[in-house]
Amino acid sequence: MAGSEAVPSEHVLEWAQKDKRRFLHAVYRVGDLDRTIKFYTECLGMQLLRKRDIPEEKYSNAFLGFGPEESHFVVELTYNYGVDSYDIGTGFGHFAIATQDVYKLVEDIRAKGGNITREPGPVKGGTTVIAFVKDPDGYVFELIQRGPTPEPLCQVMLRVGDLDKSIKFYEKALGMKLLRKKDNPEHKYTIAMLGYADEYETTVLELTYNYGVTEYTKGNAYAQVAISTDDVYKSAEVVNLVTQELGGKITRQPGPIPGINTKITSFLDPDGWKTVLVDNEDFLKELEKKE
Ligand SMILES: N[C@@H](CCC(=O)N[C@@H](CS)C(=O)NCC(=O)O)C(=O)O
Repeated sequence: MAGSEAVPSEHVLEWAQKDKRRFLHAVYRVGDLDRTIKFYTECLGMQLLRKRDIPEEKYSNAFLGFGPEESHFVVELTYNYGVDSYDIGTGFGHFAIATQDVYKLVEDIRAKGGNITREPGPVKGGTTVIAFVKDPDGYVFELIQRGPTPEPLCQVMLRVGDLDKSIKFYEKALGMKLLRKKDNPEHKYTIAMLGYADEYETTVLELTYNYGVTEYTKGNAYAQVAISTDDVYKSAEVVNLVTQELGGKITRQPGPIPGINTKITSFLDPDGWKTVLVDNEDFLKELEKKE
């Protein structure tokens, strides 16, 4: 952008801290929309918020979550016509759902035929009660026992090869706060929780580093997380600066999406995980149009 060379980098970086950011949705591909909708609504307790079909591009979307998209993090499922399975890879970890009684939820899911891959009980090396369930495509959902929360869809867990570098990237490029970091030497991993507010009130990104593991496969199933911004152009300037220091790259320059006009920019972090920044006002306009 003209004149941007003259702006000292610390001023450019400040924008990410001042901006109005929120986790909007996680985007991923599924092999059968109705099968996933049935599982998420009947077993996981989500609501179907909206659906859209884009026949020209041969795909459909369904949005599900625990509350309206205006205020909640949701999942955006993509069904590509004719594609009935995907490779999830080894890098994607899980989505998490907070519930007041993991034992009860697991019992209900099992009664409906769901695939429980880890029985409820205290997390290894800790006290929080967790369980794991696999959805029909093989995506893992961690069920976490905690008190009432405004945002039950509370984590996206991704594995990374250099935790400190990733923490710096999400702090600087995305303006997230490091909310918690916990090393678990007995089980040879470290986790970091990053986000924009308290991890018990909003969705956070959980990054996991397994000792000695620097590379994972990404498959073709999980796509990205979308986060809101008041200015995609300023945000892309920040990301651009940070990628020069820490790696990653902008994959879509800031600007309106043809046809929809919502302004976005997208980029990869140092491990290749994708984030899309979406203009706040444009996003709300899109939601108004949906009915
Ligand atoms: N090797 C694990 C490290 C992360 C990890 O173990 N996380 C905890 C939750 S914070 C877990 O899954 N524990 C399994 C258990 O308690 O059974 C991975 O890559 O998923």
